[in-house]
Amino acid sequence: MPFQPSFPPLTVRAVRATPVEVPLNFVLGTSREALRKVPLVLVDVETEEGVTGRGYLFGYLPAAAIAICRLIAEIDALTRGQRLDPPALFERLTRRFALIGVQGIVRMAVAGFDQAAWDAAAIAAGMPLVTFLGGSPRPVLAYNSCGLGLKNNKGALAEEAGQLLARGFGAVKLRLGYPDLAEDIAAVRAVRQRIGSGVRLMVDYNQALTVEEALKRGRALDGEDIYWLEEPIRHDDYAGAAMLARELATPIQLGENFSLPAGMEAALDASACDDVMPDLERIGGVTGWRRAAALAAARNIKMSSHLFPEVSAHLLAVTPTCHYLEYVDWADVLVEEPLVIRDGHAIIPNRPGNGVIWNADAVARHRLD
Ligand code: SMN
Ligand code: MG
Repeated sequence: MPFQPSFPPLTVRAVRATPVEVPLNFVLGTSREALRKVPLVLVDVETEEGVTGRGYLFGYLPAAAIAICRLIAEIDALTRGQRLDPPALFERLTRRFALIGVQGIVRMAVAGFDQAAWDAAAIAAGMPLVTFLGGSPRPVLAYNSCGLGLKNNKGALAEEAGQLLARGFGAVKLRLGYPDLAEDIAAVRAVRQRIGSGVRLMVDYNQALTVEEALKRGRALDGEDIYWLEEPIRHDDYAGAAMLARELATPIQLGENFSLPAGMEAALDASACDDVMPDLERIGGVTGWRRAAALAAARNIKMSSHLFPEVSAHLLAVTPTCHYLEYVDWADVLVEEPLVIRDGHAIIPNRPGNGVIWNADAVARHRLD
């Protein structure tokens, strides 16, 4: 029987969303586009009892971040005065948004509300989120996912890889999808030479390849000591991914595009990947994550996280098949106490809730609207 948290009696007073845009310390050049700054949506759930829960979303585009804020205004109207029971409110919002569909940015808005609602519940219970979810704070193994985007200068790539090993990181992720295989291999070898054989190297194509090309490049990468091969092809081609998972020795990693637990279940049913890495805002917030973790546990599939390391650390610590936290530093400029990394592990803060508290001055400086 999965752990059932008991929700302290709280009533939603207001749900607020603030769009911000923060510069990245490391440019993230993916095969799709280079990210130099990222639009985020900060979500606050205020309660009648005076407790405020917080969470945040990644809007990908400034226009999407603004649209998510508008959707959260709808969620505000729909949840005001309601008992703060996150799974019940998730159901309520899912029913209310059935005609448009809980997909895309609607799903992100719901996930942002859910994330902040769980934070409020854990704060009211006086426990770190992980404890509220039935676990206890413990260091969570992380890889450094900052930077290592596509770069023509392989020396600069190697230099950046070296910087990412600070704080004891024992794993980093390299973005691939150069025009040809030779350049992919050159990037891998430049990074490998700098980090040494003891550090794990994940690679991420961000859906750049055709199935045929992915098979060719994947076979070459099988000889390069790659820890996982992420999103080589269109994220929703589960049959293609299943073929790659069968043919390639390197584990296939999917998950940032799983939409709600049902999306992940379909991928697992299709044997589309060896490992999974759901994304908090696409899997359905904390409520969706817990269901996804149960699916992964039932099939003994290793589960990592995508972005949102502050909250994902709590969730991975209660995920039975916990694998790797994806570490990025994006929210550091916005919070009072950035997530601590020590010996390559995320340290879950020992304070009530998820530990995210906005720095009001920083938020004002980075506001998008
Ligand atoms: C990624 C995707 C979108 C934004 C940042 C990073 C990447 C990852 O696919 O897995 O980190
Ligand atoms: Mg990815």
